[in-house]
Amino acid sequence: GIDAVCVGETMALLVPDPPEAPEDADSFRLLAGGAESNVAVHLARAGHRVVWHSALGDDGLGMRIHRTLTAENVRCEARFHPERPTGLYLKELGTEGTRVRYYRRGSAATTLGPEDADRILEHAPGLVHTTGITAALSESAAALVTRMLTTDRPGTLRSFDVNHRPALHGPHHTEPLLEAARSADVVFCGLDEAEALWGSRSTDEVRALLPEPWLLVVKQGARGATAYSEGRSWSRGAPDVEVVEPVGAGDAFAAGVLHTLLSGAPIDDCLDEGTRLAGQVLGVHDDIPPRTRPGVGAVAASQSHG
Ligand code: KDG
Repeated sequence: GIDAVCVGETMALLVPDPPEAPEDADSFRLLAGGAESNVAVHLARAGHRVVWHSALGDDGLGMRIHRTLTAENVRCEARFHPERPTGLYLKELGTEGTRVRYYRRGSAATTLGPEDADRILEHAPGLVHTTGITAALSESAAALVTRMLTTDRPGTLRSFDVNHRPALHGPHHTEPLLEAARSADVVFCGLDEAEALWGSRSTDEVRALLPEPWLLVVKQGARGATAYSEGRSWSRGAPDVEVVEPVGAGDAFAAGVLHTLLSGAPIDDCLDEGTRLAGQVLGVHDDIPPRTRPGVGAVAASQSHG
């Protein structure tokens, strides 16, 4: 069986190498970046059987993403769209930190739609995971998110990361993102995101807004994270690391929590693992830590979890 299906757009990611402004860069590293596939890679490295479901352009960047994810043991279930391109995003590294620039309007992944839900749920996965980014790609992709999160399939946990992206989300997304979060079983939300979207000023206010999810994890940046489930709450401090760039850390955190949840461990362990994985990503410009030898991640994860 399949442990998890992650659903969303993955783009070709260009990172100036060495780290500098794009206008000064002579060379760039070409990676694959997408919130949901980042989670998929972390889960696969932890030894889970993972499907990534999406659409790619029938182009070189699409092939590259397919190859990169396949090399990470993620099973790619992506349509290659004959006319629409693979999305692209660029990290503009500057003295004031990293700025993310998207080249994705009208990309192949905007054609994701509610009919994709059938294929996704056919895997009878232990978990489906998507984010608010997918909900912002197009109307059809938003309908897919709704369908995935409102279809109650026994044995399948529905996971949703709000992933507020100011460059993608407008005021008309405020209500749909809240509804999506209310439909899910597991929700990840930054306190800053909840404040920007719904005006929440504390983790308790976020919980009051989202009482439905079985597990709600509110992330508070440098102040750590608080989890709520069945009337109880747990808190963790942030990882003690030198922050190079936060992009991708939320995905690592979600993956650490989900991976541990899938293995049946208590919430305390979920937060520990999420924090540990997020710490690894905070220290690099990549969305996910560079791959070491194949299988190394799986071995390390099985050792630390018995
Ligand atoms: O969480 C990291 C993502 O933001 C990054 O991988 C790119 O999917 C992406 C997006 O839409 O921002």
